[in-house]
Amino acid sequence: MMNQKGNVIAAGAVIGICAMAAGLWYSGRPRSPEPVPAGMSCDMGISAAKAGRGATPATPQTVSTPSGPQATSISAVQIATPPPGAAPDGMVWIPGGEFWMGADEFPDAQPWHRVIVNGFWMDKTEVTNEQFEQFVKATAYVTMAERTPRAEDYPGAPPENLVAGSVVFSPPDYPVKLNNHFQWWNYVRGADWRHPEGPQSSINNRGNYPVVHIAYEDALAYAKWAEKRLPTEAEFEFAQRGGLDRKPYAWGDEFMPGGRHMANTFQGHFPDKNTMEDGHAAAAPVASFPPNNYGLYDMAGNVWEWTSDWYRHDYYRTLAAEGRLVRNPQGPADSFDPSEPGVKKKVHKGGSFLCTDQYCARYIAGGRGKGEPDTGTNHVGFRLVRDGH
Ligand SMILES: [Ca+2]
Ligand SMILES: [Cu+2]
Repeated sequence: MMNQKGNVIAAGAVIGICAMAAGLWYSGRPRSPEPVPAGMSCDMGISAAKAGRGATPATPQTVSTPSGPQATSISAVQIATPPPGAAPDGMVWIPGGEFWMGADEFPDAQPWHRVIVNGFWMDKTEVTNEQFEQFVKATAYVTMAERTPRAEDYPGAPPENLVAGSVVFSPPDYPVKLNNHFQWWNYVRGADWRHPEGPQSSINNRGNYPVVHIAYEDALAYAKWAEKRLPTEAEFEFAQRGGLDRKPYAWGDEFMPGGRHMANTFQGHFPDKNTMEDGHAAAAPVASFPPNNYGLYDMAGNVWEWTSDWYRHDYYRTLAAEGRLVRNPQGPADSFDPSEPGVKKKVHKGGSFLCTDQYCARYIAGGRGKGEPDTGTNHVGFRLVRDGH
């Protein structure tokens, strides 16, 4: 059971490459003594890509499709399905269909490729503290962040590191180079979903905020109780785009249409000075910003959301090379992140309140995050889906 948190526990906090984009990537494994620059999965080339983006999205390279029924291009209109019944509480019907999946800005989100997803129900909002509390009351579930790490799971760990806790954004109050996120992420003893910033903090009056410090298995446990499941990455992105075709944002072409903030992101100077022009320095109550075309809130910004897919940086290239229309992709069979080989990660989607074009910009539709299943932070949460039959 080696994981990011485990690496911290076992070896003391040595944080990896792109904590902001992915949650937290610690590593206690031997690595070069030099600070590691932001890797390909982080912010490289975002500004250039943005500058090069025309008023209309570039036409993606069409994936060549062999003839045959499977390769037939079906319009989203034709395969979209109506809701199979009354909407479950707090969910909306996502009609399904065929769409372009990808993003210009990020190497791991290229190339654009055609994907079909079936219709499904989706939570309108991220799962809230109030909802999670109901689950915990009903099941007495204890999240990973609340469990004291067992020495046998972390051989060689100093005893003082074997404490329950989680990772909290704790920025310096002065500008720093963006090559070492040790500077803004700390493993905080006693941080968990009830104590988002550490033992002194609480979720009093934050019932409608997204629950955070949720590890992948915590999300699965909640899903089982709620009789729902995590979305696949493709389902999340289909839903995020709200029927729009290859737009950079879940709401369209402009980041701030009419000068209005459409998502909870980071303004100011990252990470030291958050001017919170959008009204929120950290997570915002769910549905504080307008919904997208499908009636979904916070599909960009606020908190990252778990999906069920394993993360591979080259998954889209593999799919595109197969040259067929991909139906209901479930992600690759294994995980690989070149910035941390050997560390298995799940895909996060949507970006968070820490996303800014100065650093990771993954509030952009189609952006991909990643994180180890055992690790939650105070900017990772989740929402769930349910099949339509
Ligand atoms: Ca904000
Ligand atoms: Cu980010």
